[in-house]
Amino acid sequence: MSDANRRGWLRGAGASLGALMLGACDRLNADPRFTAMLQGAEVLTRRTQRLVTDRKALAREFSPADISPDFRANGTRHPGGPEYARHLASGFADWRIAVDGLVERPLSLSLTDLRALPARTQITRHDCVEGWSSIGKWTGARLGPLLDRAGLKPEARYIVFHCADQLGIGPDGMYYESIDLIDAYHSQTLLAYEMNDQVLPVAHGAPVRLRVERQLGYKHAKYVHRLEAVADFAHLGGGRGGFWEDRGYEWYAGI
Ligand SMILES: Nc1nc2c(c(=O)[nH]1)N[C@H]1C(S)=C(S)[C@@H](COP(=O)(O)O)O[C@H]1N2
Ligand SMILES: [Mo]
Repeated sequence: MSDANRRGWLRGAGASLGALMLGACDRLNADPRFTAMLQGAEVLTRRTQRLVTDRKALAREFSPADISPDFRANGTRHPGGPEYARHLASGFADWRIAVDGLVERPLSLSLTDLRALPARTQITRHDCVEGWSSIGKWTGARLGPLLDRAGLKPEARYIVFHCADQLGIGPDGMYYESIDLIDAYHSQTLLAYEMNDQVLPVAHGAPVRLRVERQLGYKHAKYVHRLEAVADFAHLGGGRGGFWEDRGYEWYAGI
């Protein structure tokens, strides 16, 4: 959802209320229950507005001096397997990121394509639920403009990130994550291909990882090879929207 669409949605709520008032305002204005209802709706709109505004606020950014000299790696540190090894050996020349699901124009992006998209660099703190934090500098393609290029269908509500590593056992062991469209269009949400001014290291998700700075560490999917726009995630893994969510973590990990 673009900013304009989101504003449209907020306005839509107000507009239908307006239509109601035009038709019946004379009678209703005299009714104290109606006035109370309107005030209630206004409080609700204000609350919704605040909720959306808060979620659009930027995560704190740091200075180069704050960058952790030893940013920790967690979970998968190398996806292993012959296919990933082949990609690594060729400098990920053939790596593709598919963008599909509920989109108007499915994409298959090379790293060169990704680097040509609107980019951002930011120095942020990564917080893992396990109780450690590290500060790093990330450069990547902003997710919002990328999604606009694919064109989300109106039914799309979440973006799922499919990863190349298998962290768990069995068919549901592949790592995946999902975020909503507020986080997807957040200006600090990136598909990062550089860390601390270097090509993204294998331990941190080479060649591409998600940065979604208002969320805890496990949402930051590494080794991303596919983005899927979905209306819900019942059909994926254990149905809870992510590898760790399927194992009991909260889906919404906002910080
Ligand atoms: N594909 C994949 N993404 C992942 C993980 C993983 O094991 N596999 N671990 C998550 C967790 S719990 C954290 S804290 C961060 C760690 O990122 P880092 O290795 O760059 O510190 O990646 C997240 N994304
Ligand atoms: Mo984590």
